[in-house]
Amino acid sequence: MARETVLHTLKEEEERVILVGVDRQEDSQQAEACLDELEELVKTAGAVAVGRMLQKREKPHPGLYLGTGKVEELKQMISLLEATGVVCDDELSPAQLRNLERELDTKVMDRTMVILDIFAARAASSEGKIQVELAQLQYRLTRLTGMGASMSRLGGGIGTRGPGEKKLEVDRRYIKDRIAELKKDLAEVKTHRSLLRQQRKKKGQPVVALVGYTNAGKSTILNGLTKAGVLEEDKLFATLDTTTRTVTLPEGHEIFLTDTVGFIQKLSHHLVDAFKATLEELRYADLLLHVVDSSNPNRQTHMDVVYRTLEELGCGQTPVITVFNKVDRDVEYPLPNDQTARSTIAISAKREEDLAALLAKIEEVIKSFRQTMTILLPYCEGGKLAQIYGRTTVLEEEHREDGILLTITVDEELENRFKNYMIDDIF
Ligand SMILES: Nc1nc2c(ncn2[C@@H]2O[C@H](COP(=O)(O)OP(=O)(O)OP(=O)(O)O)[C@@H](O)[C@H]2O)c(=O)[nH]1
Ligand SMILES: [Mg+2]
Repeated sequence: MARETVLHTLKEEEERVILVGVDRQEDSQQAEACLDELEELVKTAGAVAVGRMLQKREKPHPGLYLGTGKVEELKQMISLLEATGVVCDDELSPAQLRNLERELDTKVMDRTMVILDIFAARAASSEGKIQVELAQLQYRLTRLTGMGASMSRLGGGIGTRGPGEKKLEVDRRYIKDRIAELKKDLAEVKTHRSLLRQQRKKKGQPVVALVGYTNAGKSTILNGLTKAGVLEEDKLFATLDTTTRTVTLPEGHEIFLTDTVGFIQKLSHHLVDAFKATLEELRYADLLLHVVDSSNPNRQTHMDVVYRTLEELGCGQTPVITVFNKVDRDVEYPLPNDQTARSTIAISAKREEDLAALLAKIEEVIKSFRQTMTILLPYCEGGKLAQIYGRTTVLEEEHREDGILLTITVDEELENRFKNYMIDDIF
């Protein structure tokens, strides 16, 4: 009895928010889908969405996000639904945030703030924590006036959780110092990561990274293949840290398999920047497994978001296998045509035999990779040069006394063909 009372008093007051979005493309379905996702994010962050409002506009109002008429409407909606705040579906500029908050006289949040809040609650490793705190402080630094007001008024709820919370007597100077400190910590993390990478590289095992939209099933696949015990949940952003495990392929090749943080629409540069240290791992991957939740009606949009984000991260050129996951569910056929991927496979991460097929597919693609090799072609074999230029990419060519030294890219078949000329030591 007593315990219940305590629990009751400790329970944070429920945050009731109205979701607000701008429908830019005359494609209301897409805009609704975006708000559905925002609702999911808000729920994950522990608040309740009590209403939603979409305004058709070419682009958000520069000063208010919504047009003035809509702001009035929203004001009435807030009092009618007894909402404690609003969440806008795009990242608000500091001016928009300030103005809206003044007009509405309530707490105003945006998509980035909600995602940061989820990240703050989920960050487990010190690296994750540093990155989240850094992102939160950088976000707050530019929005001190607006947020300061709402926070002193309401306290608690989305945007106030996480490591930054205790410092809400937010003094610009303090934030700046703390940012500098965190950046230093992050630099150390980077050094550590690069050491780990070098160790892995020495082993010569290919690095395969799981990427994809949040909730696509990346962690489930990693766990299914390695029993890594990574948290898999029907929630957005279940994974924030990278986990790497060794996996043995059917013919005995070993690979490193890495799980990463999921992507999402409208992932602001803020957040991408914040997670650069973690996501940097992707740039060193030899192969990406692009996991898609095939049962999601928005799967095509999700795939586009993933490819766009990969480009932004500088891994647009890395070979991709697209894994159409969750085919045990209701799935619309045909599956999307993915021109970017080198290969595709449809699986259910819940079926052992499908996971085995995925491993075989990874092995097949890895074997087909072109590797570089250095050969010394004696002048008497010069006739082979045409073939070399025709079938391989010549990266370097040097005419020496004893022949032509060539660095070329080859696949397995070509590697065998030129094996006899291969040299390890060019000196
Ligand atoms: N039915 C079915 N459910 C699946 C399948 N794969 C994953 N799931 C479920 O989908 C949900 C999300 O899976 P996760 O592995 O956590 O997804 P994730 O891509 O790691 O997500 P984030 O870490 O949030 O980016 C979980 O509830 C899984 O059990 C599948 O093939 N079939
Ligand atoms: Mg995950």
